[in-house]
Amino acid sequence: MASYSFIWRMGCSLKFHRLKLNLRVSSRTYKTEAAVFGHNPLLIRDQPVTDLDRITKETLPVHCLINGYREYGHLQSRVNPLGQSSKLDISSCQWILNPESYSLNMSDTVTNPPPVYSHIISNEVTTVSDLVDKLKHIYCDKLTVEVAHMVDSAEKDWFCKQYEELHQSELMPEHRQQNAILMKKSQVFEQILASKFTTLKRYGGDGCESLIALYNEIFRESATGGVDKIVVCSAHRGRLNLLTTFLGLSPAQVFRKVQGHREWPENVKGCGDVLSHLSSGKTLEYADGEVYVTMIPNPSHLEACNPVAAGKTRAKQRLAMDGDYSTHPHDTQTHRALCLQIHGDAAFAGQGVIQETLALSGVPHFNVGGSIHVVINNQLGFTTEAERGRTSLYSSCVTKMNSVPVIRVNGEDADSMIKAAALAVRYRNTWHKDVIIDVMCYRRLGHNELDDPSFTQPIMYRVIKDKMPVPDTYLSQLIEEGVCKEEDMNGKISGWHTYLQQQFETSKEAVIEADHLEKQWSGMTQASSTVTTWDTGVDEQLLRFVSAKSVDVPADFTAHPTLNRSHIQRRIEKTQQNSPIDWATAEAMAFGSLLIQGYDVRISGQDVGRGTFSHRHIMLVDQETDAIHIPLNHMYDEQTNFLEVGNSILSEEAVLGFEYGFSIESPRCLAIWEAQFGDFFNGAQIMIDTYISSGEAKWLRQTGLVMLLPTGMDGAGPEHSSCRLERFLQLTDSKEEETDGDDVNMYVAHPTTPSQYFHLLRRQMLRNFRKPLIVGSPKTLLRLPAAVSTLPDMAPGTHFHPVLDDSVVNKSKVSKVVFCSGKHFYTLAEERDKRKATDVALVRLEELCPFPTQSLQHVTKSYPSAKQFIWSQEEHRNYGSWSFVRPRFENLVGVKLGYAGRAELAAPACGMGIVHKTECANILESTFNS
Ligand SMILES: Cc1ncc(C[n+]2csc(CCOP(=O)(O)OP(=O)(O)O)c2C)c(N)n1
Ligand SMILES: [Mg+2]
Repeated sequence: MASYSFIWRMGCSLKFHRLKLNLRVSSRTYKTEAAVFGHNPLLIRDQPVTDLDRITKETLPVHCLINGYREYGHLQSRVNPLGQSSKLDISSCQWILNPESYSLNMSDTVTNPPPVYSHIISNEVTTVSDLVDKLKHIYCDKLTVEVAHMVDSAEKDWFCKQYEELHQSELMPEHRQQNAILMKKSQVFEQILASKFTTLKRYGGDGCESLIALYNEIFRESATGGVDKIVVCSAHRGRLNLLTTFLGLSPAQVFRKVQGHREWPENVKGCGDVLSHLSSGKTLEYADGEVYVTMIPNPSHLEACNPVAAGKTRAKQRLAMDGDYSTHPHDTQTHRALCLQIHGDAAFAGQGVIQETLALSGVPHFNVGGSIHVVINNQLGFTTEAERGRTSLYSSCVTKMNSVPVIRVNGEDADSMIKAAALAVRYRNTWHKDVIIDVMCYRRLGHNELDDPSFTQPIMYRVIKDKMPVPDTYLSQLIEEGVCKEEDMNGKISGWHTYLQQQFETSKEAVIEADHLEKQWSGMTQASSTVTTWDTGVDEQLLRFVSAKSVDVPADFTAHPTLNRSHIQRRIEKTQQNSPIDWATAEAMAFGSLLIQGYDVRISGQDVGRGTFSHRHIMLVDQETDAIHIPLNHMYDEQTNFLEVGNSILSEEAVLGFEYGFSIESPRCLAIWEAQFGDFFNGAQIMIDTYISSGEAKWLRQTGLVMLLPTGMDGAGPEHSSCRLERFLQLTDSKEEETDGDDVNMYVAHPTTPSQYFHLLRRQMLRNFRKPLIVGSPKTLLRLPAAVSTLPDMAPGTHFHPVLDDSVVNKSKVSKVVFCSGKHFYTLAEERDKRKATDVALVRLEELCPFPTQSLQHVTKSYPSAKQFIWSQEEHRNYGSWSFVRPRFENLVGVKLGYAGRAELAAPACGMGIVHKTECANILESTFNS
């Protein structure tokens, strides 16, 4: 009975196959078919990609048996070189893999095999027993796949068929030979490092040496299949070997680094990073094509590099007008830049950024056409074995949410590794989705080479001790099979030995170069230690043009009536009447003018198209069709630079990492990430600490990324009030006892007017260096009538002012100077008017880092009668800019500041309205009456 119900279930799913085939639609579009910049709807495949609908009642049992192996065969595979994992309960699949469950006997002849399986049921398969043997060989040996979770049955069928054919194919002898020698060379390199530097933690690839063959075949297959660039990110394991074997990092450079020498010339500013974070890139040539492979630098924080690599890949696609940026609709299915992400098994299962990056992978404006993931599954994370390192059966189970295939391979079988690589690349290039290769291997030594792993895994290491290294066994196998000659191989290996020895001896004299200002970065420089001012003004006519165009919609576009009135018509009127300019208009003017000047703009974050506070509306939605219109991308016919609006998934870490990755590849794109509310940035703290604030110092990678962090104490409670500017200020390398220059690591601004914001954004692109910019951005100021600017504030010759002096007081009568920043200025100004406190001057610090010492010295001197200098802030005393400005005012400006603001608190703001109001009153009192 059970078997019948199973067949019935399969029969139902068969009908589902047919249904799906007829209804195939792309799942990666907006609600309309219309393309927007950075997103081309996927073409719907016009031909069926499965023949499963030809299965009949008679052939159904054989189909069920084959399908059983496709879906469950991996549970009985031999992919684990250390033997079966105790997590695996194979009894659950016995029934599914048993022919009798489908009323088939082992001795039965396979009559009328379904034609769709002709590549499996060929001449040598006559009985059910033959078929089971063959299926066991394909699905239960050292290479297998996991596909049961894939919801698109046509895609799953395509993948299985490819796998089955590839599994049975012969490998090219020259490829096997090349891989054997590459593995042997990498092994020799590890041995030399180990013998010359006995205390070095190199995180070697011992125990997963066949990865070298896997990488080689991913590169070869990519080059052959039309991929021309690969962006790699990798954790520590085997990384040095990947860099030296393929990516042009010379052994001499590694030896130099281990000995503690500089990795770039003395005139280049930076602190450098450790050996296991180095990176490099090189063009690799294969018989059928070439591919440029580059690895991004990474911090120690495991898996943080993944969204960064994906973002960089997407930027490469933009630069090449590839993938989603292609202007040829039929090209939409090529993504010639590929992202290769290399993971450790424990980190892959444990780090949340993996889930976020996977969730991002198919979303418009973040899609890179599929990444290839390699999990170096040595079944240990430091000293924690897989059984206790995760809940899921496999390390890769998190990827099931994306309905993409997993290839499982025994790392001791180099031939299977080669096939796994080919399959992954072909799937990615056909379906433009992620694919995972789970390499089951082991770690011959401890987490680092100085550790003793038998402290914690004694039994596992008894097994590992007796294992022969794969480069040795594979080479012997090829010699035995006559694929290569022992003398030739020995000659090559000893030649490599000699080369490495020479590299070691000459390493101290090796020429060192910094490569950070090459290609699209040429013309850029490292920022100087002085402060420069940049004319970021724009012709008023042009600004009027941009303003009008920023709300221009096609004749057949149906705008929402409220937006038509409050956004579109109002901006048109304002533009015509020279009315004051609000925050959103100034932003549109900055974006549009940059586009006209040859820069791209990309803004991403949650709901950025409309804006959290419904003020931006840079992306309009047709009320009849749901079509998206981005007016700034239609300013004029020959427009070549565009605004990309990436309404992101609800993630901070992966999205911010993605934008950072995009920005390090694109000095000519103003990349902006906006937090929904400022404090949500802390979900992405790893990206800020390890990339944004320190990437240039560690790796010479500049970024002009802008982080917009809505902030302001407006009674919204602990989590929607403060963007915690203090955190950013503490992360800067601003000096406490010397004047800052342009070369601070991050700019931190808290502007109060639309024109100041306009200049800040434009300055990011017009300067000849790039620095991250953190903006405490407004919430209530977006609509405050006082917070407006005029066109002359943005005209040619104008620029950003780090300090805005008081323009209304009679300076000689001022007895108290109050310094402040952000929206608090308007509260103070209103209060001063109320109190008629004409002897109080309000001076705004619009930019806190670099600290504007000279401007402040100048301003302070201009108040000859001032007796009191106060810092007034709305934040609590342990938040905001107070602890940053205080020592700088004292040491650099020569002013001892008094404090007016909230008292210390555990949370950034209180949650009780009545308390909030009292606090506000107290701040005003302490500012004006102290
Ligand atoms: C976010 C983070 N947490 C902890 C560590 C410390 N750490 C470094 S390597 C490692 C184990 C990683 O295991 P796995 O991902 O399986 O890689 P393997 O070392 O086995 O190749 C740990 C815990 C780290 N580098 N990053
Ligand atoms: Mg591991």
